[in-house]
Parts: sequence; C-alpha cells; structure tokens
Amino acid sequence: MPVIRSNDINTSSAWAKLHQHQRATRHMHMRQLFEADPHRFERFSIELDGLLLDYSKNRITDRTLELLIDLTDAADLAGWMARMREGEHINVSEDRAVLHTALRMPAEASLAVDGADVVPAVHAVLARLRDFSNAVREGAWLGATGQPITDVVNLGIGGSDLGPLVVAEALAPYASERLNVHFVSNVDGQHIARTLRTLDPQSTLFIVASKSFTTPETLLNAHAARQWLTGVLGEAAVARHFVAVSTNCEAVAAFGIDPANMFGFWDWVGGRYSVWSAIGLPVMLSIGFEHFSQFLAGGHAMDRHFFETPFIRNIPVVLALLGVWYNTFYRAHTHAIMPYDHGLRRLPAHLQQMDMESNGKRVGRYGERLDFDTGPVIWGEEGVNSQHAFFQLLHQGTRLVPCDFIVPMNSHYETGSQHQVLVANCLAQTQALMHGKTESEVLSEMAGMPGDMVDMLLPQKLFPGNQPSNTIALDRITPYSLGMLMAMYEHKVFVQGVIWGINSFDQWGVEYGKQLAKVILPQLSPQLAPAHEHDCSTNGLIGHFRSRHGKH
Ligand code: G6Q
Repeated sequence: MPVIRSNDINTSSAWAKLHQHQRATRHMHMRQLFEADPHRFERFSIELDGLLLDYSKNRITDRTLELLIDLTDAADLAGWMARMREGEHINVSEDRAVLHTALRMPAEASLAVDGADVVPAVHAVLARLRDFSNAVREGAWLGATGQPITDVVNLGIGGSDLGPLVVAEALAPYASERLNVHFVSNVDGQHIARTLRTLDPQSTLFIVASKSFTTPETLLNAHAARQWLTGVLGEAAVARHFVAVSTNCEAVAAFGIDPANMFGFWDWVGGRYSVWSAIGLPVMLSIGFEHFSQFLAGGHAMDRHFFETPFIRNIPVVLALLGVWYNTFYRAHTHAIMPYDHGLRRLPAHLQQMDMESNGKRVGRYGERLDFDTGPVIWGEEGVNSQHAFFQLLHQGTRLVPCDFIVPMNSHYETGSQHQVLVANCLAQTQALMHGKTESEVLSEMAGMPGDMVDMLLPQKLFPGNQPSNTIALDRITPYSLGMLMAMYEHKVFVQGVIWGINSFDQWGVEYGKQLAKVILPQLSPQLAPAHEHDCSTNGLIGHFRSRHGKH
C-alpha cells in the first residue's frame, strides 16, 4: 500500500483554493442564490431508488463543488475506495481489512480477502441465522420448560447495541407481534433490572452480543441475566435461553454457551459497522429474515452507487464534501441530524458513534499530527420535538450549524393529516433556516406597532437565515430504504476520513478510560486501604464514595 502522508492535504493547491474561495464567497446569501437560479433544486439534488438528497440549501456554487472534487484527487479518494472495496488492510493500526460492504453482497458475488473468498462464509452464517430466527419466530425453538420464546433481550454495548437497536426501532412496523425485542447495554444495574422485571424466564431468550466477548459491561449483564434465569430454571436451562454473537469462540464456550448456538463474524467488521452481520440477529428475530435481507440489499445498492458513480453525482461523496466545506473551511464545529420520523429517533445516537468514533482523531493514519480540525460533534433529535427545544439556537444563535433533515414521504401509520403536518414542519424549517426573515418582512408584520416597540422587537424578530441544510427524503422507511440510508452515512464518514487522512476504523481514544476504571474499581471498596495515588479530585471523589455508599 502506498504510504501517503495524510497531513499533506493541507498543503495541496485544492486546499488553498478552497480557503480563498470561502473568503471570497462567505458573504453570499443562499436567498440570492435561489433568486438567481430557479433550477437550483434540480441541479443540486440526486435521486437513487426512492432516496432523494436535496443539497441545494447549502452555501455552494458550481465552483465550490469543483474545488471540493479537486480535494478528493489530492486525497486519492478513488484509490482509498478501491483499497477498501478490495479488502486491503486499510485499518493500518490494527492491520485489518474493512469490509462491512462484503456483509451485504449477494450470494453469487465473490471477494477474495487474504487469499480466501469471504462471500460464501458470510452467506453460510446468514443461512444459520435464517434457520435460527425462523425457528424462534415460528415457536419451534422452545425454552427449557417447553414454552415458545416471547421476549428476546440483546445484551451488548456500543456497536453491539446501537446499530441493531436503531434498525429494530425504525422497522417496528414490520415487527412480529408475538416477539418483543429488548436491548440492555448499560452496566448500570437498573437497565437490566428494569428490563427483566416484566419478563418470564421460561419464554425469554438472551443474545450475548460482543465481538470480543471481553467487554465488562456486557459480561456483567450476561452474568446477571444468567443468574436471573438459572435461579428459576436451573443451570441446564442456559442452553435453550442463551445464544452468542461473537468472534471469540473460546470465551463464548467458557461462559457456558454451546458454540453450536454461537453466530460468528470477522475481524474485518468494525463494531460500529456490524449491524449487517450476525450482530443484526435481534433485528432478524423482530422483523424476520426476509426483511433483514432487504435491509442488506438496500445497503448493497448504496455500496454500488458509492463505488460506481462519478463523485459529482455520488450521494455519500457529495454529503461528505459538504461536511468538509463547513467543518474545515467555515470551521463549523458541529453537525446536527434531525429525523422527522419517530421510528428513527435513535438514529442520531448511532450516527454520533459511527462518525465521532471514526473521525474524532487528531493524528493521521500513520501517526502524523494533523494541523486542522477533523470530525465534527454530531448531535440531533427527532424532528418537530426538537423544534420545540433547541431550534431557537439554529435560527437566531451565533453559530453555524449545518443540518441534515431526514423525512419519509409516506408513513406506516396514516393518522388523519398528521403525516402532512410532520412533513410541512420539516420543509418549513429548512426553508426558514435558508431564507431567514428580512428587516422589511419583519417590519411589515409589525405595521401599526408603536415606534419604541418596533425598535425593541425588530432585532429580536429578525432571522439571518443562510443556515445550510441537506434534506434526505425517503419514499417510506422500509428495510431497503433504511439499508440505503445507513450505508450512505457509513460511506460519508469514510470519505471524510480519507480527506482528512484519518484511519476511520480504529478507536484508541476509548481505551484509556477503561484502563483507569480497572484501577479505580477495587479502590471503591471500603475494605481496602484508601487510594492516594491520583490527583486530589479523583482521590477526593473516591473517598466521598467510600464514606457515602451504603449509608444513604
Ligand atoms: C465500535 C466500538 C465499540 C464496540 C463496543 C462493544 O466500533 O469498537 O463501540 O462495539 O465496545 O465491543 P464488543 O462487541 O467487543 O463487546
């Protein structure tokens, strides 16, 4: 693999030209761009299989896009895309390929990685998952006392939780009525305790979902669940009530789960990209294997679009470049994502992990320091509710906050005109953010008001506008369209990582806190000598816990 020093990107001529272009165009208002070009929507939107990206409400011209595309050349985006697609070890710090795209390839495809075709292996596991999920859903898989399964509890955290949780929630209209799926991630005991409170061990199935099978939070929850189950049904019941999703067969067996009830995946699947693998088992149980296959097909359709479409018409590439434009050249610190769909309300949390764990890095893929800002703070909430919460800052605050609005054109729940109201709100917000409200518009609304009131209220009622947003409109939230949407964001994050020269597939930043927690844990015990080796704040807080715990 060629060694391309990542931090060279900010010495490229494309980078310098983008800085110049930003300085030259930063006072341009989108309102004028729309007035000047009635075809801006057609020119700056892309449609793929019922997914429309409207990116016309951005502070861009054709020249901006041209320069951003030049930046992809400087970063060798095409080369990195080919390296990812072909299974080169682009996760250099862990010496791994990055192949979540292989998880959504059709059975007739092939992809040789390190000398072996991975597609048959992917489909072999999928076939086992199909048989198992069908058996549970049809009531053929019975618990230890002969009862069919009514409740499934996924025990996992991070990538082994958020992806399947979001998909299961978003696709609830496709869910089985006789199988409830629950997700327990937090080591805070209340999460599992509150989940198990209403469940019956005889009809509950646990999925221990952990790629490493060493994650303490998940193992503690798994032990708590096993105790809850065996306390009623005895040790022998574990075989009928626990399955595992992992890459670590030995640890699964050591926990007491029969490896026959383990579903594997591979080190080339990163945790936050793993919902397409056996980690998707809770989704399969909920919506059925056929629907899950459509989810994979949607992801694959987006992969093909990503790998095969010129950059200027390439949805993930365009989204990524717009993000780079604001993040790097406007120095916007955050990016907000607002799904106008109740089922997608946890999507921002998944995208937050996927983006921030991938690109929240200060050094390049070869360890070189980067002298520019990288991944933005990703945040967001479901639409409409957030209008009544934080939209004030978006409309009239002092910060530039680029936004994505995600909205389905049809609802699974036709409740009078409620869906139209939802969509009208979404469109109104993007319009208001772009257009703003001018002085003359505000003055005409205040006609007849006393002069001193006008003086006081005019600045408060002005909306500067020019706040950029993308609208992603889906015909309907289906397994297929959700697959497209989630793969779209994965590729967007990858492209941004390539531009900034980052390895988007490791996560060293989450390790340090885990190490320190191991040191602090025994020091919380009052039986042991108090700790003095930390800073005085940490020592003080450990002492405070020891003196208060169990007494209040
Ligand atoms: C994701 C991260 C992280 C991981 C969890 C769970 O990309 O690596 O969120 O998914 O720490 O890890 P295990 O699946 O190994 O328990």
